[in-house]
Amino acid sequence: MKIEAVTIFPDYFAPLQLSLVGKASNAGLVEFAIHDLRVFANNNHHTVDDTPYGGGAGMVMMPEIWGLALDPLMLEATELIILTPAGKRFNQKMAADFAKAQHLVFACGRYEGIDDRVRQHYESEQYASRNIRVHEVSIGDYVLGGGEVASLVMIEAITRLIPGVIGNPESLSEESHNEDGYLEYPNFTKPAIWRDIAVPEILLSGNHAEIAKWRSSEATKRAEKNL
Ligand code: 6GU
Repeated sequence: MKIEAVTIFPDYFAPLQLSLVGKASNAGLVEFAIHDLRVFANNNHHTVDDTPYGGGAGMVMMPEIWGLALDPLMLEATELIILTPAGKRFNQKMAADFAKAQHLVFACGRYEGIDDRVRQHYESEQYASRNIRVHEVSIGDYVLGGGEVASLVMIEAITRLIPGVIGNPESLSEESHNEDGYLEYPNFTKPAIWRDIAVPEILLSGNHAEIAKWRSSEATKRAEKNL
């Protein structure tokens, strides 16, 4: 899988070299390419934004510059992901679907966002016919300064689902937010007593059926508490 991002802050993506995602990249399971949007700003001050038509607060990123940056990335079978707090909420199901793609391109908006014609243009038939799809995505109900951190969140959630990235695939099926929305049970390790708090007896019993029942009931309690 190839994952690219277009941003005015390429340095935000330095953490892609770390931990599980960094290892996946070193192992050739995923390839990253980060592109600086300002390279495509053909004006003296490398300005990428302008005031909104119709008035209002803030600045809007100009479509011409985005077009120049994105055109060379629009290969056959590409998922173009536009980060915006107004997008569809990212979840584990979306992560699993994106993990099956060949090519992801993250367009990181800043300011009040990207001129909407960029979305409209890449949603047109000339791209659809080449298996290029556009997704406007948000990672939650709060406002960030831009799409860079949201992209990192999505890239980590997606990359760990690429086959071969996680050694033991069982940890994927048992994990805390699987696609059915199941919430995980609490976990314990050594020592059996820590600061006067004992590990639940049942977990030391060796009775696997009873342990599974207990975990399921604890997971349900947690889910109800977090509603
Ligand atoms: Cl994708 N972008 C911005 N700017 N804020 C957000 C977001 C995205 N998702 C949640 N908040």
